[in-house]
Amino acid sequence: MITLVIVSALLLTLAVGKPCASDHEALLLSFSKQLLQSVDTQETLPNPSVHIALRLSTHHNLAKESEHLNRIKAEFHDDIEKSLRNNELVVGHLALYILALKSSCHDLESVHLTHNEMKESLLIHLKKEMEEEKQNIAFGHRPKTNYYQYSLGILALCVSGVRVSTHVSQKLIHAVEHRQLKPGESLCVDSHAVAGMALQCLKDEGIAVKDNAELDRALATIKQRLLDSKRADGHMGNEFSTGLAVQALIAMGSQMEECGSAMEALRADLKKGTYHNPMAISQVLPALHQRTYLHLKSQECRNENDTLTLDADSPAEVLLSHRQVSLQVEVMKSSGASSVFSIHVPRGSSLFEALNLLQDKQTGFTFNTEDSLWGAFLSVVNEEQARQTDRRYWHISSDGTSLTQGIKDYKIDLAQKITIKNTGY
Ligand code: B12
Ligand SMILES: *[C@@H]1O[C@H](CO)[C@@H](O)[C@H](O)[C@H]1NC(C)=O
Repeated sequence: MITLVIVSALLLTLAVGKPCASDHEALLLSFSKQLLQSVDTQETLPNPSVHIALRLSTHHNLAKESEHLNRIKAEFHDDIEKSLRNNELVVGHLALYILALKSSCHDLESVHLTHNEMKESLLIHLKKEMEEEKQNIAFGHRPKTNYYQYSLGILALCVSGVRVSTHVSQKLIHAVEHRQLKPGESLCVDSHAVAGMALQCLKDEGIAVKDNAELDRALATIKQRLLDSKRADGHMGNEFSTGLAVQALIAMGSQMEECGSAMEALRADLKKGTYHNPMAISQVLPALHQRTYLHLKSQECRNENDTLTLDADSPAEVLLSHRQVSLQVEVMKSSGASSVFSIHVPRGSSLFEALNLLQDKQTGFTFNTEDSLWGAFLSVVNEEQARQTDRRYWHISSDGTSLTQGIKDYKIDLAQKITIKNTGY
């Protein structure tokens, strides 16, 4: 008993003062390489979140990073202007764009968006969209985008040293207190994590809020909810929210005892190869380096270790098995009407490949997707579109369990029934 007390006291002293420590250099290095590898593909839009993660890492490939930033300034920039022409809000993408520029110490004032024949600096435009979202919350009780993006917007302004209006920050604080940060069915760990970083930034920068005591309460609430989301295996929320949750806890000044097991869970995921999607890697890597988006405030871009190189190309050829698995696909439309389709697919196919095979069989199943930073988002099924503007989406589950990945990442390894249901949120 006494030895136990001594041992745990010893462990505690070792842990205290080390904010969520992580070592495993080699593991981290190969993870950084994997992310660097992803910027080489020209098929998808360059991803600002990936850029931020590379820039927050210890080892760099400065030539590839600067090339990537140039592509973001051209292609991603154009994509934002295209959305503006379609009268869409671009809060989340614009916030990540600003943070990406900031992560490379790029002069923000030199970049402008052209919209309605007007030229506006990125920060001014983001401020305007945040005002608009604030109105949407005031009159429609939620932002047109979502609180994840609203928080990213506050974070980007704050990290760039721009004063955030007290009305804008108050809406987020209020939403935290009234449990409104959830786009889906359950508490959203991801949104709480970004909200935590945004509000912590306001506090650190001494940016005026309506009520300081209320800000502190919201921060404490977020921290508690993140800690409460911890599963027995250490993850906070799921595999894909844990990175952001750890980042937020580090930003909020947590010590080892509070996120050590989550850090362990992330390392175990790394070894298991859980993360392939560049967006997923980009949300995990900073946490493993014990860095957070708040570090971008004081990013200096000097004396960086420019030794990160790609290994000679070893294309990870995935050989599909000849074994077939049987798959049922159930579609539940908004009217409640349901139809079931059956097909055999090669074991190890992605759900996307499986749905394509099903579509090719011409048994009445059709689908369409939209691109996002996470990849292909299923938007149309059997001619019915689940529109985000109507707050609807196609929810996907397997034998009753919600998928935690998108259709291109989810692999069919066993016979199962996939349910695609038009759902409101
Ligand atoms: C809000 C949100 C949603 C909303 C988005 C609509 C809205 N306007 O609010 C809704 C409820 C529709 C949604 C749905 C889903 N989501 Co979601 N979502 C988020 C969240 C919290 C924020 C996304 C965001 O606004 N990003 C803004 C950035 C700046 O831009 P963006 O990425 O291009 O934004 C768009 C995409 O993210 C897209 N989107 C949202 N979720 C998903 C999931 C996938 C797989 C894809 C391809 C796209 C996508 O919607 C955003 C707005 O248009 C993230 C959390 C996170 N860590 O990123 C989870 C997250 C991205 N979602 C996730 C999942 C699993 C899903 C679902 C697959 C759940 C399910 N079982 O059905 C579905 C998608 C199914 C489909 N039809 O393809 C996972 C993805 C993990 C992974 N490895 O792929 C995340 C990381 C949450 C988590 N920790 O599990 N989601
Ligand atoms: C850069 O990192 C590598 C690998 O960790 C290390 O061996 C090297 O000494 C570092 N170089 C500089 C200039 O710090």
